[in-house]
Amino acid sequence: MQTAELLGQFHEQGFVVVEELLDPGSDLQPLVDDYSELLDEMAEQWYAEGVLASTYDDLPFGRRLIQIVRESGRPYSQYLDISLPLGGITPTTPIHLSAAVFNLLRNPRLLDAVELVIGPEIYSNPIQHVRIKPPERLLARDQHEGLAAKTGWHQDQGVALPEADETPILTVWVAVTDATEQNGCLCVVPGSHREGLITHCRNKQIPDALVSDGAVTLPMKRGSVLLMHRRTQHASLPNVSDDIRWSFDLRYQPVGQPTGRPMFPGFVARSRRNPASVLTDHCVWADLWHEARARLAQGEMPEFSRWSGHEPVCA
Ligand SMILES: O=C(O)CCC(=O)C(=O)O
Ligand SMILES: [Fe+2]
Repeated sequence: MQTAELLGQFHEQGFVVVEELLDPGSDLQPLVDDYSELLDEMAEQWYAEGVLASTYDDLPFGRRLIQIVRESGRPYSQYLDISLPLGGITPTTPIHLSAAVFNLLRNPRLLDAVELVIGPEIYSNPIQHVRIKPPERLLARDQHEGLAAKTGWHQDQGVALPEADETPILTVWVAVTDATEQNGCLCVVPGSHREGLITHCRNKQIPDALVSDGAVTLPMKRGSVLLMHRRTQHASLPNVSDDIRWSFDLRYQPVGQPTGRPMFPGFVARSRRNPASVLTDHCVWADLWHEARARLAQGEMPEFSRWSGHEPVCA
């Protein structure tokens, strides 16, 4: 797609898919290898704790994750995630801060696409997740945590503090596996970014009656990347397939503006004006998160919902 067409679609529709932007071999395989090692560690630990009958190291990644999630019945998403939760943080809350993840955040192809929308002074916003979702029917009740199951209708601006309302935070959703209607691809409402911020209820969701008309599903190929406006209404379908559905959702914004999560660390990912400010050291990045975790384990988290949940539409 030409730049003008891409930008035209982003501004008109509130989103654009850059088809096969990332290379499955050089960009995605390092993440698969990295997460395979992490799964190894989890399997060995949970096996040692007697939660699993085997470490299942002969299974391919997806099958192995499904087996481990299903047999353990344990919440697992936070072991894989690349950000901290919004509450209940302890000094040992798991967070996955590998070099492969840091390289994804700094991927030049990804940043080239981001630059088209927000310009060359690019800050990696700390609202970021990995979602590796097993078939939803296999999840135990405790495992229906936000990142493991389908996502309800929302706008990403609604999960950031109001201080970032004017920051043009760009959501960047990366398909690591193909995302299909069966395995839980995204749904978006084209043009909904023009309608302002809608009331979200206590479950961080826009009530069905307030979701704008015209939703479409957004199947995406492995390596394709969605760029989405912070007010575009979106959700995801449940995974009703037999395999995993894997994505990263990252966010970027211009340098020097509020991120909406001031207690979490971001970093300068690209800067023409001040190249020396760019963070290139993976260990420094991991340390920033470890410091934030230690601090947050002692203190209070700000309230993240700007809605009380008692709005009439939430009844
Ligand atoms: O992948 C999903 O299920 C939801 C992703 C999402 O809400 C986002 O990327 O902002
Ligand atoms: Fe979202």
